[in-house]
Amino acid sequence: MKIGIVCYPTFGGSGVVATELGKELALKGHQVHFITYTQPIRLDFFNENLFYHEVNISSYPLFQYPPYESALAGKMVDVVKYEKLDLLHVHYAIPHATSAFLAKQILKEEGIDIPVVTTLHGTDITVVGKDATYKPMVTFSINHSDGVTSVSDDLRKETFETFKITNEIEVIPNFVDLERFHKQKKDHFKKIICPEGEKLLVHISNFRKVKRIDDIIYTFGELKKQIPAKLLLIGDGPERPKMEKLCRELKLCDDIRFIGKLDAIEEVLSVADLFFMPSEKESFGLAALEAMACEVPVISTNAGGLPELVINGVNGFMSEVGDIADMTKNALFILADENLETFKTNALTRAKEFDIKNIVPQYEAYYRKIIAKVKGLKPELI
Ligand code: GMT
Repeated sequence: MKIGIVCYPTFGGSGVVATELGKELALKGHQVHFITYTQPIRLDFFNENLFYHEVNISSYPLFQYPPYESALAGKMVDVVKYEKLDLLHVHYAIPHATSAFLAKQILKEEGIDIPVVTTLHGTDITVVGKDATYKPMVTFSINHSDGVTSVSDDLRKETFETFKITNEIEVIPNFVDLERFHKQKKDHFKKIICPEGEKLLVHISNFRKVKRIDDIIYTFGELKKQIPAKLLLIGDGPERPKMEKLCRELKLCDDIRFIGKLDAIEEVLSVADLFFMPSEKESFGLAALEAMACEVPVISTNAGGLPELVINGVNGFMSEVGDIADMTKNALFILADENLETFKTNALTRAKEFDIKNIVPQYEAYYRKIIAKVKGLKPELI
């Protein structure tokens, strides 16, 4: 198949999922065309089936806000037409599903009916999509996609609860590439960060409010009273300055390091003992899955789709949002010498259920189903 993938190319779960999906599809022999405003960060290798088309946004003195949706739709029209795509797969509803609808209508005028699949990732539904400004457009775009998937059952449920949905939504969970994300035998980094054999705790995110990083810092402060430990906060975003200030106020700067954005996260995860994800909302929790693949158990909230990933008392623990005392108690339990190895083994066992090799065929089958629906054919003929 020839597939066009539209996503946010910067750091963020939806872009990571879209890029990893595209790479795997290309390895399986499909032709994949990324349509984004800059090169996706994980599009880091050459393959004869991978193509990248940059959306050019020309400016004009009249535009205080350059019309990105129109530029994107225009690029989609161009790529579908000249690369003869079979399907467009857009990740994150805003504004990608809307631009795809526009592109589809334009192409129809030229006799091309391009099937459009929209994947809902999380905040496009649970945070931004709910905003009255975007809600009508999100509802319309979901209902007018030829196919819609969501990354967890919980997100599917919340989509039906939040919007007037007349379309079907299929759940295809996120996945992890176990060839990249596995425990590596490199411990020089751990020796530098934890010279006295301290336990190493890690969090990775885009440092948005929804991630509740202050809860991690407070939990760490409590935990530190009981055992020697270090905390690495990886990523960057709007909350970082406030979190740095909080560390200073709590006098935890010697034990907490802000690393910033990092590509080789698997190297850090390989030496971590615990991963924190205390989010207020989290449709899936891809970063937690990547941690589990590197044998790192997870302390999370029971928000959104996290219960579909974390098994309480097996590969981690879940607490109510903001329950610092419970998270501290659970973290200490996991980190106890007699428990840690079992939790680590269980984390990997669980991660294997989300192996990219098992999940990508679900997307391929779904693409066939949607192309067949649009073209009026049987899926086995695609
Ligand atoms: O909030 C983020 O981390 C970024 C956001 C995105 O769309 O880029 O992530 C969402 O999509 C990820 C991939 O499907 C999910 O793993 C995250 O759980 C989800 N984030 C939230 O729901 C807050």
